[in-house]
Amino acid sequence: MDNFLNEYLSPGTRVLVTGGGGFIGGCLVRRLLTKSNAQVFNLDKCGYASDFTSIEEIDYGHRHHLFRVDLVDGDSTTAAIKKADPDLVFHLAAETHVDRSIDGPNAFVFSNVIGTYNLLEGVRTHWQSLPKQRKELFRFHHISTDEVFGSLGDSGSFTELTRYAPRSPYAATKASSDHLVSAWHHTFGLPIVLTNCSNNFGPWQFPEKLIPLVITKAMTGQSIPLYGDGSNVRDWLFVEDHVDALLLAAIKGRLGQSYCIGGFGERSNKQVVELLCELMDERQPELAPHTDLIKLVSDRPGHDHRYSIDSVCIQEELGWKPQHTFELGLASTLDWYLAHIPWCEKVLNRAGYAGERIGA
Ligand code: TDX
Repeated sequence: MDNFLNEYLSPGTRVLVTGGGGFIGGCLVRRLLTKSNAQVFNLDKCGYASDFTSIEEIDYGHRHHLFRVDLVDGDSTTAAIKKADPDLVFHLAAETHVDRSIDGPNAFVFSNVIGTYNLLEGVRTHWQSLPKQRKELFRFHHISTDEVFGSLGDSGSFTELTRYAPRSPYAATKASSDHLVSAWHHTFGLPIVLTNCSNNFGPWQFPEKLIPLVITKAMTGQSIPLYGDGSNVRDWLFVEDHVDALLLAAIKGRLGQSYCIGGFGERSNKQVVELLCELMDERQPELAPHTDLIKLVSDRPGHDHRYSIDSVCIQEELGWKPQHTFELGLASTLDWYLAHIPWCEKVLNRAGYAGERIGA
């Protein structure tokens, strides 16, 4: 991957990442800064889940340019695109937490739908004004989720051909953004690639999603909320493997194509939580068994039963496969959180979130 990046991103290539203060965006920014000589323009609204500690920690030789911009503001977005003058755009900025979209769908419609529209319009104007050679190489990569496909029963997997059937406000706004991106390709010829990933996990994830939330609860001996009966299944993808896939798809993917990226890590929530408890027992035996902390709580409204991704297309076409097993990725993620308790406290305090139940 490292040689690959240097081969395709010549020094000075201008890469615009929206949402580079987020969990997946941050991982992508770090990779671009450490494994290529690209100039990285990070457009982030610096919302509750944005944090730049991981980027500030690395020596990036002044190639990281942070623009505090909310994509909902069309004029600021256009101005930032002009300044960044990008050759490649990764669009990750979004509101992403399903539970928050139940309590407050408004922010999701604005950020994910209007924000994507403003970005597309700004990028289209920029792309059309580029000189021939840069215009031919230009790409816009939209990062989306498997939730746009809805909920699976106990068998089958999502593929690039699966019909859209979003069921949460969050998923509906991401589906809308996918459709906008696809329309800008078909109507205006904007050179796009789109990816739909499964649930990511790894270091630096804001502790509101299942895995970091359970870890922070278990570390402090608080009860661990398991929605419904814990039988819902997710397909877990280690964030660094996801970033490998994003870079391959952006650089080598076919224009107009979407690629599904899954982790080969299907587990029920109960299995995930119990495994985390086992790992905690080894690291914090005085509080064992941590499974005593698990508490079944009322289910999420409209809770999707199962997500599963068939990654054959990206594997066969682009040669991607995940490098981390779920178990090893989970253990290293847990150890990372145990070593970064002050960071967890800092981001939770700043966001005014103490791990309470939302979206019930
Ligand atoms: O406290 C909890 N207890 C619990 O049982 C939380 C926060 C979650 N859950 C369950 C709900 C889900 O079945 O765990 C599962 C995972 O929940 P989340 O981490 O909230 O993720 P999910 O709802 O699956 O959505 C995720 O997948 C696709 C991400 O939040 C999205 O951003 C991504 O696009």
